[in-house]
Amino acid sequence: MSERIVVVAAALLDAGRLLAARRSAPPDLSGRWELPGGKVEPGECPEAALVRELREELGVSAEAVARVPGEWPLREPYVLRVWTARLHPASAAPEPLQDHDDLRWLTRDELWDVDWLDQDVPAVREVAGLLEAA
Ligand code: 523
Repeated sequence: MSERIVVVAAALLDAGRLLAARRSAPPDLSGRWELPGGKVEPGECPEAALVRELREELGVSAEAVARVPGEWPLREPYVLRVWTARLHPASAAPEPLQDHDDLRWLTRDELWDVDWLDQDVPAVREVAGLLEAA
């Protein structure tokens, strides 16, 4: 059996809202919403991978804050781990530069308005309590 490869994803929080990103690829995932992120590269620590993926995919400067408890299996050999994250004060606003075609900042009331990837749902549930109600 091959080693697991960690996919990191960010629950990016700003002003009590959570960033959701709509995937534009591959075809079986496109149109579904996710916590943005990607694969950890060999020798890279997960928090650094998170910062890199957020810069590449969204053009933001951000940092990991805390691990969301849990680990969720993806298609072999991948496993999903999630961190809360925040934007640096001087960061640009996120833009869908790569892998996404839409972004939304969701309040707690709006959290389930988007069609999250099934595997992201438990992590989204975990961070719901950190969001503003409106
Ligand atoms: N997921 C997933 N949820 C989630 C992410 C960031 C990724 O289920 N929040 C899945 C989707 C893919 C796999 O994890 O099957 C890898 O994510 P991907 O494609 O975003 O990783 P990248 O950006 O590192 O991929 P490359 O295009 O290969 O660089």
